[in-house]
Amino acid sequence: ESTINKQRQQSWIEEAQRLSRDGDVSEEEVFLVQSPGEPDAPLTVALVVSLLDGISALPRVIKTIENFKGTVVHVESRPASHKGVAFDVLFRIDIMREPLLSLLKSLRQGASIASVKLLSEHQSSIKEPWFPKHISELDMCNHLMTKYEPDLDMDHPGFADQEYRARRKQIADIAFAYTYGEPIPRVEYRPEEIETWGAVFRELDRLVPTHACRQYREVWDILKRECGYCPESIPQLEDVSRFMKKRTGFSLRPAAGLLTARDFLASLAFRVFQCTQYIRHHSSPHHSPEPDAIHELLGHAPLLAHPAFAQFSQELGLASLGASDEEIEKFATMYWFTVEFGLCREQGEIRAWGAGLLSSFGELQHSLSNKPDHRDFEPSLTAVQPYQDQDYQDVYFVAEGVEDAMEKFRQWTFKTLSRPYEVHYDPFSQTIMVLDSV
Ligand code: NLE
Ligand code: FE
Repeated sequence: ESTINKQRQQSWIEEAQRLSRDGDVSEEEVFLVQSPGEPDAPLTVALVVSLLDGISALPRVIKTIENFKGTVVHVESRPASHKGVAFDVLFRIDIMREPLLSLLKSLRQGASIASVKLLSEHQSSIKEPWFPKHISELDMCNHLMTKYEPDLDMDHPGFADQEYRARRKQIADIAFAYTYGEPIPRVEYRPEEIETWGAVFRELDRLVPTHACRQYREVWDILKRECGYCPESIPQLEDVSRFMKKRTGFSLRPAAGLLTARDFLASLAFRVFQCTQYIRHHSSPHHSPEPDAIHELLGHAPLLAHPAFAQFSQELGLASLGASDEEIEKFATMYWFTVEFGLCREQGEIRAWGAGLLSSFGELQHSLSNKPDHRDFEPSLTAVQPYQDQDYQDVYFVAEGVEDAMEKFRQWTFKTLSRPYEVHYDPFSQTIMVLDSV
């Protein structure tokens, strides 16, 4: 139910944006969107109204609807966050279907409304999951999972700490305000945050030579030499993003917390990594149940700056586009046991390549000990392995190496994916092209 609502919501924004890009955008432009055509769906239509001067013109639009005996049943708004789009707020106004024809006529005659369009069929984009087609549309891929919000989760290390919660919110607000193309705002980290970072950094720096895979070790040294990685200061996302971009084309954008798997994986398709910016609670430096900037910078950044891992991450992202909810669940599990908690073999020894391990000095040691179960990476089993995300894992999958994992993943995806088309990423326009396979 909520997935359908979300998809619907994304569809109307997408549709409105597509249309508004195609034609001249007038002062107010109104689109009529048909509601889903199920037999017992309520007889409503949706108007998508774009207003140039904020919300002040909205009462006029509603008045027009009421004048012609339309019943407004639902209103919602979204900022139109795209540059080059000539309006700054979008409204979706659902009305009862009955007065449609007279209303259409009246709206078309209305002085303040330049054009009214009734879309013929809107159903296919409602049934098929929406996904971003251009990198800028990642502005709409920021739906949060609420389970780790310190305000809501009593087990969160920061639950009882008012000051920590306020600080986290302050930093998360950067992500809420962020839109595509902007530099990532810098955060002036506080001494206690830097202290937590430094403690984790020192422990990990000690473990890297014996616990991390070869590719991580290579980039780790470069990060220390060229990107200011050191225990005394927390690197800024914007600087790390630039570093990664130079090496693999990956860039970062700020995220306010743990995102839904669908949104998170979609960004990888564009070589964009959604990245938290706040620092874990100081009471738990050795392990955080949720992502934080320490996890992103020490765990993910080094591998996203390595060509083979960057490739693997993007392929996971591409596979997720337009996938069903069940498939998304499998891709998220796959991501969990590879990019987050993957192990690999290196000259007869087991090493870590998962970011969740390389940012947690507690779990990094646990994962290579003989306490957990080590199983061979096999996509069809890995993708359905149950896991919890509160504490250290008790099962890890060991791949022969990233290339081997990628090849196995490709074959499994080919067999598993149900979508009737292929997707291709064009790096020049940063666009996803959909290729019909029939
Ligand atoms: N457990 C990791 C850490 O402490 O850095 C974070 C994992 C996020 C999925
Ligand atoms: Fe992560």
